[in-house]
Amino acid sequence: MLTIYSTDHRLHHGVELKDGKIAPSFEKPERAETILARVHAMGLGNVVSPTVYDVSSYVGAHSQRYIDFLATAWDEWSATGKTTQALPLVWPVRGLPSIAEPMFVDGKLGFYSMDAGSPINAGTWDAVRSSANCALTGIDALASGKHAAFALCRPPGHHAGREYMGGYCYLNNAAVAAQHCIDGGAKRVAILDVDFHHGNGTQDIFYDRADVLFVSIHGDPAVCYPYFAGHADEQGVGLGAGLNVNLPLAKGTSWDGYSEALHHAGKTIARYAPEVLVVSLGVDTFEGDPISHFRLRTPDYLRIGETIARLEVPTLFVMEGGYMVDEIGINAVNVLLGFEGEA
Ligand code: SP5
Ligand code: ZN
Repeated sequence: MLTIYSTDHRLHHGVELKDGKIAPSFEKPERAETILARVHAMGLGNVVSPTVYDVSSYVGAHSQRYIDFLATAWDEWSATGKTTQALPLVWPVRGLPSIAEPMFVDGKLGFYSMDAGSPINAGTWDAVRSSANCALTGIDALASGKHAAFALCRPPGHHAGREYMGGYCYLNNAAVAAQHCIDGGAKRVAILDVDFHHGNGTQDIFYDRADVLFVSIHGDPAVCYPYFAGHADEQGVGLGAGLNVNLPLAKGTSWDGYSEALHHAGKTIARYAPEVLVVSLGVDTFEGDPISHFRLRTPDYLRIGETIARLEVPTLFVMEGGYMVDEIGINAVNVLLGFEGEA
């Protein structure tokens, strides 16, 4: 299987609030390096750099004004004399009357974010663009006849909505990829999200659309981040009614419960008969993950890949979360090896 990877991801790194303290983010450069090393060690296939795409390729999944914000946020922030990374600190929640875009960067950061988990530094926009370009390059590889590809994206994307960043995410790589497929003439694309966290951003982007089915298996939002999306009764609206499928699972879910949800997801996707499948591949479902609480084990990831392969649809894997640095390479690549029927 072809892997698409760029060293540009190293330009992005930051801090987050962890249990009330500022500390280095779990979403760190070593994650991508560990996965890449495993891709090489297992001989998964060629590794190529992404093609450079125009920012217009991100419009559709995102609004133009949000993309403009991401492209200029660091310059606006640093122009105020600050040398720290840019973080939001005020949000337009229920009860605050104004929904106008602020003119000053502090206000814009809150306006275009769901949380303080997506810091912006001098290299963030370049890293974010390269990450999305990995996903776009993967779709173009499928269009030219490959049966599967792996976009080793960092930073991840599935918490980023049409007009907001959050949860370590900026551009929604999986959504940008799905939109690129549709722009290329596909009538139906399915996105399967197996990251531990609900893919609220992907849900947001396609909630009212019939051309993209979104299916997500994740920790119950009653007790898990992102808390404000991911319940089973969120099923889509308008043309998209019935085409958003959330499968929240209880704390401590292990392979038995997980595999049942995965088979249900598979049946739902097969019924939709997509031309292309995009998998938001998070491995923070692992039993040792520091911020999650499912109990999947290393061999279970082979089974996830096998199950996805049985759909027999051209498939793009897009890297999302997974924070147990030592194991994420093995677990992520196990999904790909299972898909290829190599274990
Ligand atoms: C892409 C992705 O997986 N994003 C996840 C973002 C999660 N952000 C909030 C994490 C809060 C975890 N707090 C648990 C602390 C354990 N000591
Ligand atoms: Zn996650």
